[in-house]
Amino acid sequence: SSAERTYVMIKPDGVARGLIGDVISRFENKGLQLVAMKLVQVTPEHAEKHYEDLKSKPFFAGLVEFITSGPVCAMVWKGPNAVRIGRLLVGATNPAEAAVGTVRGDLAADISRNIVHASDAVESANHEIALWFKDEEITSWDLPAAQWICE
Ligand code: YYY
Ligand code: MG
Repeated sequence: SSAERTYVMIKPDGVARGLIGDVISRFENKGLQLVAMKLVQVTPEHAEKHYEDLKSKPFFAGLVEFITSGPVCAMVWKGPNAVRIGRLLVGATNPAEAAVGTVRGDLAADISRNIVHASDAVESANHEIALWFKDEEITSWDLPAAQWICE
């Protein structure tokens, strides 16, 4: 639905490399609507919650260390098929396999430094949005161009 929301996060590598604007432009240009955003210095406890499903993976400790190594830009984007579109814009997990034209395909080279996170399903999006944002941090506003983006 057009009210679908997804959680998108520019990781410490993307912030440090000055790529916040580039990533945001791609989502804006696609027609999604930014409804919440903040810079966060993530604690290990919070990082572990966010990546809970990956706890048993060999790269988990390194992933938590990386995500907590500098500020992340946490965002909520809204619009028709926001979750699916967010994943398409971000590209495959491994930048060596991500299509050119995607964030990871264009801007990253290694799986451990792939710049951005985007929720992989509506259910995980709702879970992640609640994990990162209080209700009052999420705005409700009308995208003036909405009628040109979705019927
Ligand atoms: O959702 P997505 O970020 O595309 O991939 P996940 O399988 O959820 O893994 C989360 C995160 O973990 C990934 O973006 C990079 C890191 N990672 C890794 O460092 N090494 C792997 N073999 C797999 C994932
Ligand atoms: Mg994932």
